[in-house]
Amino acid sequence: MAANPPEKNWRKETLAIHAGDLKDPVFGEVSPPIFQTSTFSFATAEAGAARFSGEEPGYVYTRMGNPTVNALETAVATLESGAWAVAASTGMAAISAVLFGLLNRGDLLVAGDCLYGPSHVVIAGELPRFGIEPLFVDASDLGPLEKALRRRPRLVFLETPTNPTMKLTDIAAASRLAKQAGALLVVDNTFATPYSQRPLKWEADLVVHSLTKALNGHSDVLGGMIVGRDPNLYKRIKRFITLTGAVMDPHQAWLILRGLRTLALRLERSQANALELARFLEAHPKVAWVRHPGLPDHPQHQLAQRQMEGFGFMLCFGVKNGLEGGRVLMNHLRLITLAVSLGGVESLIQHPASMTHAGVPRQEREQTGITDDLVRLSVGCEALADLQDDLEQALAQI
Ligand code: LCS
Repeated sequence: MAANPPEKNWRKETLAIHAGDLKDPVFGEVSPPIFQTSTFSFATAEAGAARFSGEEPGYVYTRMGNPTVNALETAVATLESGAWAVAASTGMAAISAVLFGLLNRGDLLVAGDCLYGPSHVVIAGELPRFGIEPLFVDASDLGPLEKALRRRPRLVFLETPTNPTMKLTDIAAASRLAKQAGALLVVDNTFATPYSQRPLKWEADLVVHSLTKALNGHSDVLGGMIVGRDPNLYKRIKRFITLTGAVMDPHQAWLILRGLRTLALRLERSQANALELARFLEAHPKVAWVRHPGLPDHPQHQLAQRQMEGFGFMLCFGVKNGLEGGRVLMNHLRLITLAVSLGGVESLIQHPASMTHAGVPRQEREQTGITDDLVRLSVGCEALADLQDDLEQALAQI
């Protein structure tokens, strides 16, 4: 049972709802079944051997592939304008598969200096044990990236926008520079989602996602995905995920596919809310600074307009009185929930320096802009006025 290929001219709103529909429903079911099976039977011994050798298509064993997981893979590949996608158990499993599956002893890896904390920790703390050297650069500026690429790395790994500082990288320029140097460009597109940014369109080689975030959108399930175009990279990533067992479970895939169907509706609301809240905070006397790609004073606002199809639902800001002020704010919110993670229908706030990015050494954190006063807000789909009222009453406590 394969996924139905979508029509070429369908727009992203339609693709979010229909990409990955199964081609041959058994009872005409509209929602794909959860194929809750670990293994698949063969009609004959010869047919089993032919499936193992790859001569005959078909499923064998769920760690190697499953129709419900495959439906989600097709949906995300289509939304990202990719040729293939491989699902993973979590976003970190997807990122680890790219790093450990593609890099070899003696390789150099260039990474953005601002990444989700555990991504930074894997690169700085785990890869060197395997003889892989990391080099962190401020990728919001092409100068340091170009200089680092002279050292001929195997791979460049970036987030744009970055978690949590909301800095951007010009993906088209970075991929041009990476190609000249013979390096692969990998973009973590979790903050933007394919609804608002498609790195493959700008010639990145691979996209990784934490599906735990806005693609699922309901803060109730974990998941990851790797998307690409090159069939050789597919073979290597698929092999690594299958062999190491970092695969997605069919029930998990079904839940994420269910969440994905409302991506356009959720993002239209959350992105509009985020831009309005960014403007509200910027004008507030208790707020020292705000960073959101949709604000004209974001240093890369023009790049955001060119590269993104929406400015996203994330923002960060600092209140006057620094960390103390931020703590008072976070402790007095009644609607916005104090929790890590992001991209759900509910708004979440957190303090990266003591939470998601606590594993990054202080000096490195501060150098890249993860200062102690920075609070990060993931804007959800609630009524804008209620979110604004909540921030107003909590800011008044400072
Ligand atoms: N990439 C980015 C940009 C992320 O923000 C996260 C998780 C991951 C990868 C890892 O995904 P996971 O393995 O959790 O599915 N970010 C989180 C955050 O900022 N707060 O809590 C989790």
